[in-house]
Amino acid sequence: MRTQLLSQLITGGVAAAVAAVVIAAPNVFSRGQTQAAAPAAVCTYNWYLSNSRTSGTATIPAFAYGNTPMVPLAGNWDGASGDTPGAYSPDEHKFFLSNNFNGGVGQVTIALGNNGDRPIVGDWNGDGTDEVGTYTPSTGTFTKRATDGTTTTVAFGGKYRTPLIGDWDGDGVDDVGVYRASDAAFDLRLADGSTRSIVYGDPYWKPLAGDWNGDGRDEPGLYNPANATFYFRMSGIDPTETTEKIRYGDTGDRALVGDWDGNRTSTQGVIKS
Ligand SMILES: [Ca+2]
Ligand SMILES: [Ca+2]
Ligand SMILES: [Ca+2]
Ligand SMILES: [Ca+2]
Repeated sequence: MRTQLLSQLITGGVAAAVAAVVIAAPNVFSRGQTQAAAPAAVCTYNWYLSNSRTSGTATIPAFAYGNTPMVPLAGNWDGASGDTPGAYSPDEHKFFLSNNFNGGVGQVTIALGNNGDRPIVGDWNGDGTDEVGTYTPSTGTFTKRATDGTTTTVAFGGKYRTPLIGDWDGDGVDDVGVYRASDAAFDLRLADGSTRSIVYGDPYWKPLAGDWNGDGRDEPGLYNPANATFYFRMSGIDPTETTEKIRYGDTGDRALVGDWDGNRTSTQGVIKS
């Protein structure tokens, strides 16, 4: 598998220097202080993050964090500048959050959710630090968890959608949204309760959200897994569409975005496993 991974990296144009890091022994992923007796799992997710939307090369040294069947995440968990990795374990219903790019052991474990829930991340109170939450597909309900452990819920967008979180209106508080995969439609809920719908890209691409242009509002984006290409809708929720795109990584990678360097602009990353 190592040989295959290396060849994928080379064909995908990710820097050889980064690839060299991959062949090092994977770090051990701790399940947290409270479960020290549990058997440690090996990290099988290798992260390649870039601070540039115009370069196909990772700009952050690769690291290993999380493993199957965890859902990789990005968020600013500690309020320091920039987003860092997280992973949600759907079978344990737990978030494992890291405040750095070292891989291996996270700093925070949060239990939340039930069978079938999907993880979400957002700044629910506008204090600059991201909190976690869940989306329950069977009811179309978003559950937002505050740092004190209390939760609030909002139902939006119908059932069995793909949840999408972003600050669509730029008020500093993240809003909910959904992606209707069959229609390639983003339904975004603004703070006043109104909905903005945008048809963008092709059905069943992976929806993304981030502040591509640094104006304080998050915009829709897409990842086409068939050609490993990210699409950033620079024009945001305006009807007129302008898009930047970049091929990054390889088909079969998991795509995600985040503000890795804290300059308030989101950029791409992939995870190989
Ligand atoms: Ca917050
Ligand atoms: Ca908002
Ligand atoms: Ca923006
Ligand atoms: Ca950034």
